[in-house]
Amino acid sequence: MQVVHSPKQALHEPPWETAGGREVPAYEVSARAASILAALGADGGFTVAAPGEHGVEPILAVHDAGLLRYLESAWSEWQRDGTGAPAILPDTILHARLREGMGDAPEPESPCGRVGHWCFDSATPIVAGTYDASRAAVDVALTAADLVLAGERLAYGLCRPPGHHAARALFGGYCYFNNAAIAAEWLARRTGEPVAILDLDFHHGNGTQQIFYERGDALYVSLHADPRRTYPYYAGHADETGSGAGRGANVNLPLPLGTADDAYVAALRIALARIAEHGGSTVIVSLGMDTYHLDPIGGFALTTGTYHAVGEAVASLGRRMIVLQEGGYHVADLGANVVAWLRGAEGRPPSA
Ligand code: Q9C
Ligand code: ZN
Repeated sequence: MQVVHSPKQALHEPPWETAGGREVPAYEVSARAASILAALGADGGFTVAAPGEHGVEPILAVHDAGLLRYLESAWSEWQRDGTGAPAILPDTILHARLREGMGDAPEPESPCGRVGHWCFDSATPIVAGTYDASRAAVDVALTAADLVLAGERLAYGLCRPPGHHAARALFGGYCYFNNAAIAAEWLARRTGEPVAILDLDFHHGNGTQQIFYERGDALYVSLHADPRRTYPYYAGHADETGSGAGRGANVNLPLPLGTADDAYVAALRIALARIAEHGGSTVIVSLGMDTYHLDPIGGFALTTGTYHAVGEAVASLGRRMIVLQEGGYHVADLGANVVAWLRGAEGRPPSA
């Protein structure tokens, strides 16, 4: 199987984040990609290649130009005019209700003001290499899409930083650009076909949902922890089904904390049935391994064997697959879990 990854992605190495009101070591670190690359290498059935550069146009097909401009300039501006902190996090966030009834405010000019205009949480620091790494992750996703457009049945993009929490004009949730949404739009424009996105990360992909919410040609289907108790809290409910031309093309299957293998696979069957009803030849999988029973921030109880079964079940749709990495923070077992999933998707048996 063809795998795409760039060493530039390791340039994003945040020192910490905040979680539950505490400063904690960052979970979304380059050791995650190293774990996956080591397991792919040990398996021997994967060929890793660097991505091709795709420029900013596919990003601007999905994201607000102001978000791209902000991420491109944030670090140098912070060096000139920031607080001297080793990473950028907002202390004031543009909340819709602050401007209730008053229309929009202009983007601020100071670094501390700007970050809160484009960021929605305190878990997603910007450091020196964040922009280059995020651009590389987009190129990884697009190169994986190109492989499938060129005839591969299946390609894996080892994206990092991940993407599914990034909305049209907002970053957060460890995500800066929405790799899966950018790849989906790229594919839809090139093929003229509908496209389906299956999001298997533990967290709901609020960004992907938002980007395609009014689109009927892009189906978004997600299995995730119920947002009433879990991040991102403000999206992912079952009654969010799309609007306008997108009515019915957004499918949320929230699951209770503690969800284990059998209940997960049962929900997956429902997700796959919805995708089978939708047209198009390709499924983009947002693959998060934070559903793992040992994940430090997840709350499901999946085991490695189930990842193999899930890969196999998704492949049984008979569609081409662009598999893109999202979350998964149990670094030691992350690689084995990804390999299990991909072997299942390829129709190979689990490793011994
Ligand atoms: N106490 C992805 O998996 N913090 N993003 C949650 C929980 C943010 C997860 C805090 C989690 C973001 C791609
Ligand atoms: Zn996640």
